[in-house]
Amino acid sequence: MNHKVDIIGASTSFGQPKLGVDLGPDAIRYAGLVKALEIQGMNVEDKGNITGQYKVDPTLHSAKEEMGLLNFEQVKDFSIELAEEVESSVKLGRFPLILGGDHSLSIGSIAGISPNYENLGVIWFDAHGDLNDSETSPSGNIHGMPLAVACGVGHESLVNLHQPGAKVKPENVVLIGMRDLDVGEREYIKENNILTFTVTDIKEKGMANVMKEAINYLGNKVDGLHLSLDVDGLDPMETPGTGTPVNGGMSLAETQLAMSMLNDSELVTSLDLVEVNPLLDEKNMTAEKAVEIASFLFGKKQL
Ligand code: EXY
Ligand code: MN
Ligand code: MN
Ligand code: MN
Repeated sequence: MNHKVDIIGASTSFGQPKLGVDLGPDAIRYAGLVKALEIQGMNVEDKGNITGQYKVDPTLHSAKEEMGLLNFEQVKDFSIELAEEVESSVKLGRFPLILGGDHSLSIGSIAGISPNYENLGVIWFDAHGDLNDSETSPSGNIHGMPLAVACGVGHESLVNLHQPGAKVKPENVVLIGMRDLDVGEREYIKENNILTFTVTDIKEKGMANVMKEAINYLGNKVDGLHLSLDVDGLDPMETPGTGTPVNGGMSLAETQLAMSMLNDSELVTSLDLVEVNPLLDEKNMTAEKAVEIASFLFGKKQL
C-alpha cells in the first residue's frame, strides 16, 4: 500500500434527500481515522473538507431539476471540485482517501483518479449497485448512479466530467455485498457481465473465496484499483448511521477479512469511504466501524 495518504473530506449530501451525511467526514475524523492510519505506519495528510455552496437548509435541497435528477447542478459542481483535488493527490504520488458524504461523490473521485491509469479497476462494496441513470432510477437520487456514470452511462455532463468519456470499463468492476438491485441495474449487470457477489454468494462461498476470486479476476488486468466502500454494505446492526440501510448485510468481521486480503494483495490505490450519516447513528458507531475497516485495509492484523 502507498503509505502517503491524503485524507480528503467530501462533505456532500446533494446526491440524496436525507440531511446529515455531509457531516460524515468529520464524524469519521472524530472516530480517530488519522491516528488509526498512523498506527499502521501511514504518513497522513488531512486536506480538510470540500463543501457545497449550502449545507443544512432542507428547503434548499432543490426539487428534481434536470432530467428528474435531485440537486443536479450541485452534484455536478461538487464533483468538478472533488475531481481536481483528488487528481492533484494522485499526481503527487499519494493515496487519495475520500471521506463521504453520499455516494454521488464517487463521480468526482473516479473522474479525478482514472486519467492517471490505463485500466483502473473498481471494487464496489455496497448493498446497492449505484448503476442507475435517470430512466432506470426509482428515486432520481444521484447517489444511486455514480458507478453507471463512471462506466459512461448517464447525464453527459456527469459522464464527461473532468475528462471526456467513460472512466471505467465494466469488465474491470467487481460488485461485493449486493442485495438491493433495481430492475435496470440487474439488466445492466447481465448485459455487461459484471462480476457480482451478492450477500448470499458471500454466505455460501465464504468471504475469503469471494475475495480470492475478485483479486484474481482483477489482479493482472488493472494498473490501479479504486475501492469504493459504502458503509451500508455492512449489516445495519453494524452500521445503522446511514441513509439507505438494507437488512441482511455483511458483518464487520467479514469486512475486516476482505480488507486484510486487499491489503495483502497490494492492489488498492485509492479509497472512498461513504454514506456515514451521524444524524442517523447510535452515538458515533458507524464512523467507528468505518475507521476499523480502513485500519484493516492499511494493514491492521488481529494477531
Ligand atoms: N437503487 C436505489 C436508487 O437508485 O434510488 C437506492 C440507491 C441507494 C444508493 C446508496 C448509495 O448506495
Ligand atoms: Mn485535470
Ligand atoms: Mn452506494
Ligand atoms: Mn449503498
